[in-house]
Amino acid sequence: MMMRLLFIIFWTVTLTYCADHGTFKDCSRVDFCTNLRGREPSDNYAVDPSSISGSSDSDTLTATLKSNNGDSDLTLTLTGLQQNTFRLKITEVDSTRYELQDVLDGDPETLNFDNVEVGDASVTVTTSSGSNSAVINFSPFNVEFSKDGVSEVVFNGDRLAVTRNDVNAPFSFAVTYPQAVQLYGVHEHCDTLGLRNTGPNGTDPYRLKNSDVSNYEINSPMALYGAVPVIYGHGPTATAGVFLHNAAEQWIEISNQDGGSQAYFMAEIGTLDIFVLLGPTPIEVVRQYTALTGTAHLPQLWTLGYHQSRYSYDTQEDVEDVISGFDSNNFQLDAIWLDIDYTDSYKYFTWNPDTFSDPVGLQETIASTNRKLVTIIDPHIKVESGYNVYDGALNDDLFVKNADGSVFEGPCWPGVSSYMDFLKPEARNYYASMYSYDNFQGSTSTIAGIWNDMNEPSVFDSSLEMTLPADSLHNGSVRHREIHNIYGLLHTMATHQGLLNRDNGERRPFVLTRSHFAGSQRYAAIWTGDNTADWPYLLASFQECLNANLLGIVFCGADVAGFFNNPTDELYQRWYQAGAWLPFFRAHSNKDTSRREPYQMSEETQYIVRIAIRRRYQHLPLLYTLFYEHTRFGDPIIRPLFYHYPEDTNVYSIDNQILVGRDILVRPITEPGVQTVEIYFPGGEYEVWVPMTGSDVRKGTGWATVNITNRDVPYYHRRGGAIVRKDRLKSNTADMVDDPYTVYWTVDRESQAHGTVYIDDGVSFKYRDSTDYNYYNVDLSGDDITVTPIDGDGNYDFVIVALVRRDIVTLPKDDKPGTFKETIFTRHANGTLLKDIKIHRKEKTVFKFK
Ligand code: MIG
Repeated sequence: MMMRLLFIIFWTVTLTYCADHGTFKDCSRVDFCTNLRGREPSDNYAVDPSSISGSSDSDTLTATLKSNNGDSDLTLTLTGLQQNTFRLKITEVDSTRYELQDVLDGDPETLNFDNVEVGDASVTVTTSSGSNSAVINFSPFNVEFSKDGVSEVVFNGDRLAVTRNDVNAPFSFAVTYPQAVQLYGVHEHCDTLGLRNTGPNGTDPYRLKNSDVSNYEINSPMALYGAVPVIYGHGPTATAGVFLHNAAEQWIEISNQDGGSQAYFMAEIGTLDIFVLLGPTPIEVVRQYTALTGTAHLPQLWTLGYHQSRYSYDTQEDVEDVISGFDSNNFQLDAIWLDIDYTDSYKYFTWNPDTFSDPVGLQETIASTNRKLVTIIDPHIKVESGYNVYDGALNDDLFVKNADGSVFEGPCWPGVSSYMDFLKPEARNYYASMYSYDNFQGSTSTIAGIWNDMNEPSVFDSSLEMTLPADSLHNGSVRHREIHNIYGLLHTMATHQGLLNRDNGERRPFVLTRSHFAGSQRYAAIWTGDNTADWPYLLASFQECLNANLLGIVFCGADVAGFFNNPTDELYQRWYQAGAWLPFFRAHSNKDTSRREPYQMSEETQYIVRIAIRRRYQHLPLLYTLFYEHTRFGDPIIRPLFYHYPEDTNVYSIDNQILVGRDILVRPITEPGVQTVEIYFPGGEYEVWVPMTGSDVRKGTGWATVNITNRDVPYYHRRGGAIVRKDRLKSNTADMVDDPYTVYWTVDRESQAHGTVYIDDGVSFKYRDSTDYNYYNVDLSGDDITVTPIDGDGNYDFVIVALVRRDIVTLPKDDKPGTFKETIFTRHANGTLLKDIKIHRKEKTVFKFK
């Protein structure tokens, strides 16, 4: 009872809409940050030339860094990797530092040096026939990484500090990107996409320490729930990246500068282990990063549909009502979500016997409408003997320990809780086994996904910054501070494994996680946590998900239309219209907000939101194809303009426009009461953008004022791209499976348009483990279409019902937009309906249409 009361108080306290700076520290209240931040550059180390070992037929060079100031000597290890990448490690000679596990997607593929040249003042190492080089200068010590003779990353020896003592061993280093005018990365913060300058007199450095921050603030370097310690440096000549493979708390100072932007990393503990990615384009640097940390596997098709959540749908009747509300009001829906209150006293893997007395019956009802159920499962375990999950974990020694070896107990939703020690493989296996139908009693295959929340992990103790004590212990002797930022990743590894096991590996698991780290994309989708129903947070959802997309975590969304507070009708409408374009599309809201399922809203709002959700479903074939391409290449689903237009310095700070794939440009409306917006059209004189929501054709020559309506957010097709859609109105993805496709395009200056389409069973791993899928090129010119298999030999037809050609009538000139004319074709030139044409799955098919 006392506990309950405390939580109510806690909850009330969080209702002040501003993050709690008393609880969450700034740099000045964190010793290692204060110390390292204040250190002046100085030449603390020099390479001992006689120590160098490494030769052209090996992939690794080592050297000793002699300390000039009495700190311990260090060992530098440089490794050549595939894909224009180097790895640089610097540790004490006799290092006992924790070496991070579980983050990389297997051991990186090494690459032998093709030359190692030791000179008087430096040693030069090259790979890939000399196109990549690393020059280690002895004194002053630094390492300069170049691609094709262009210096891209400099590891600055004068900012290298390793403050050794037995309990804490923080370190720092800086990297300069000589070609970069703008730095990007260090997810997760609620901030602009381009990192802002921090500095002793400016804002705090960006912090990475996964935290359950309630009421997080706009444009802030405060740490949020996830951590991806990667910085890309970008400029018109090159893009490069640095990934610090370390899961301890970090702070990163940013300085964007023409002629060399710099990032200064300060880490609490663990190993200085960086990967240097030499790009030299944004596309390549992202691929290099995902080659190290992996890609998301293809999501099941249903997960790309619309999700309805709330904290909480309190009874099973409520859940059933919501689904019928969607159906009787013609809103598409794929999944409904259960937040913590479905459990018995917050004991996960149980059901509240009063409010969810017949979970199997509920799931049968949901399944009968072709919908899925997603339930929340948090990592804290209620301390209660007789609760099987607790008893088993205690018995098998699977909980996080205090420094003195006793089991840690701390407050969370269920009251006193212990925390699964996911660093232990046995704990992950045990937890995974809880998802079996036998262990999760009352669950059926209709629970098609799992929501992992509170996995920073969150502990209701503000004196601990709401998480586990830094010196609590994992897997015997690993201190929490050494692995804090991967706790959520490890949690989702276990859940992902649990779903795989439960489904005999036959379905692609769907896990949504709040906490995440580099590599989390292999196990889970993310959302941006507890945002607020206010305009700046709508923009923030784009800034944050664009960033995540550049950092491999492509399956990203935000609570539509804001977790805290009640949105105005206008914000609600705009949020659905915009949110439909983010890779993950789920509405969610807090306990004390008014009910806001779309069918509860005004007629006008319903009308608009119906269009927005429908847009989403129309574009599912495109999204699914982009996800498939992500699995093959690592490419983002949504992209900032600089990703495809890297030389155009005007776009570097644009984060309120996205490209969906290569060919759709979307400008979410993130401001109230506007009739016009400024849109930047990229690509130059010959790039032409054809509107899908208006009539004005634009050239890629920069800013233009565009009229908007409340009916839609403006979006455009790039001339030369072909977009595949499914335009029939169905109530969910399952009902769309056999629907035929519609292709939209405008030909480019060579009278060509190109797209791709990927089709499979939407569920299994056959796409990965076999060739049971079909992946086609789709090419259009004048009045013919060519469909060419790229690979896969499945039996998935690309059945077309309509071809929608949009011809430019007048090109834009000066300030005057151009015009277009749309023609819809439904027949083969010989009169046959397009949808009756058999497109050969294994061979190229060409035909004329009319
Ligand atoms: O401290 O499970 O971000 O989406 O509804 C609140 C209840 C715990 C936080 C999540 C939010 C979820 C809520 N959870």
